[in-house]
Amino acid sequence: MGRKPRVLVTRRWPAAVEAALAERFEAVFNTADTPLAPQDFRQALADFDAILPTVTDGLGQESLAIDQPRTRLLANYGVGFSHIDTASARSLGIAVTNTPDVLSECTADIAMTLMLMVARRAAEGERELRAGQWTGWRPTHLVGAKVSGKVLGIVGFGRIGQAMAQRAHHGFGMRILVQNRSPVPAEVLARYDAEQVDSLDALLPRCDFVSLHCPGGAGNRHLIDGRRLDLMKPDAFLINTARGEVINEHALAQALMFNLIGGAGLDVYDGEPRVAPVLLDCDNLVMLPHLGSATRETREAMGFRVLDNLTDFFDGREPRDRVA
Ligand code: 8YV
Repeated sequence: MGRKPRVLVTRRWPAAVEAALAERFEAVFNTADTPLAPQDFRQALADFDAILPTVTDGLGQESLAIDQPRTRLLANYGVGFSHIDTASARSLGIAVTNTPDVLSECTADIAMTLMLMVARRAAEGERELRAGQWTGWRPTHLVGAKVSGKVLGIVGFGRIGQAMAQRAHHGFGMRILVQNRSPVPAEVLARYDAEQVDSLDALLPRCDFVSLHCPGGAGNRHLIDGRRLDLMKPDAFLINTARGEVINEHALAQALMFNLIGGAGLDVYDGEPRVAPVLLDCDNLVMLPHLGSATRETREAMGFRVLDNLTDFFDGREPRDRVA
């Protein structure tokens, strides 16, 4: 590298990564710690060699509406990149990278957390206890559903889906059904004694739990809608650590309120951090504020993975995580 490339970091990052980044790049941090607006991005595209966005940055058509950008790379801090319009980026000659692998374990941990919390009514119990409303042990108090040994449907069998299967099958003795857009090799299914089911419609009625691990974006918008919620067993649970838009949240709220399904656990929301108010009224719903990758270890690993992609790109090597 000759002159240090000028990079815009849209949110504050773990200190160790910020320090390493500042050593190798002319890094500018958005210290306001609020998301940038489309006009900020258009300005940044003219001023920076690379932009390092997160899921909170809407890099859609409006933000990318600029001719001849200086920016050559959008190095996303996160594995999901449905907030970036990759077609526009491509037409502007801007490469896009993400951070796979390093967050699979922690995201699967949060999916397990949600599954256990909603099935065992842990959040309801905590709310009751903190409100001083716990009247003591009773055989029928906050009775939930057993998780061990049940059937788990995994929608999207990439790295995170497989980390989920590992935990659920080998830790909890669950039977794993898989739905994936392409055939999963037999030896991969065999690791979890899993069965690949032909279609989502065929998978849903067979599951006690359904966990979403597919990408977001237009192609999977409202993959789970009212019709598909109806296909689930009335006591089944739906878990989403993928992207909010994959579920029609209004249909989900209806299904929860009328007990058409047993409950749900969400870590992601359509249009987050805004949460559809209708969801807040559902007791059989556990909601977390997008914590999937939120461990010290993983957030650092994600940052260093971005740094690797940046370094490779500006040193003239192919970045390992190019997605567009
Ligand atoms: C990230 C995630 O923390 O990586 C992803 O796709 O959903 C999160 O766990 C977030 O996207 C930060 O950009």
